[in-house]
Amino acid sequence: MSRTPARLAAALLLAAASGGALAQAATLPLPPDPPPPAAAPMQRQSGMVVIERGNDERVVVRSYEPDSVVGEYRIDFDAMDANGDGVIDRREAAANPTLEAEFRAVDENGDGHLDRAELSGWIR
Ligand SMILES: [Ca+2]
Ligand SMILES: [Ca+2]
Repeated sequence: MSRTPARLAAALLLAAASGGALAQAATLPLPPDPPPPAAAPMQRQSGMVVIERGNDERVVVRSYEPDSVVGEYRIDFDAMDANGDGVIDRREAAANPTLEAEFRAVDENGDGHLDRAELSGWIR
């Protein structure tokens, strides 16, 4: 008589264990979808602006439609703003060779800093 409760407990444990295993099997996540095939690298120029600044200085700004690959034309503003003052100065822009090369063209108000508005087309 004293063994019966122990057997019952063991049976309950087994049931709980198998029930748990079933529940686990039922909630296994589906295998992830295979990644889509990589798109062919393609970048279409969508615009070009030539700015005459006098002194025989000419700035050509080209814009490209972004493709699926994150290239140099996309920046992370917060990552570039190393000192966190809300603008990108020349030293910070130097981290991105393309941005550095076009710094003066992007700096629309010519104050030597790139703010979010000036970089709006660049920020990803
Ligand atoms: Ca800064
Ligand atoms: Ca500026």
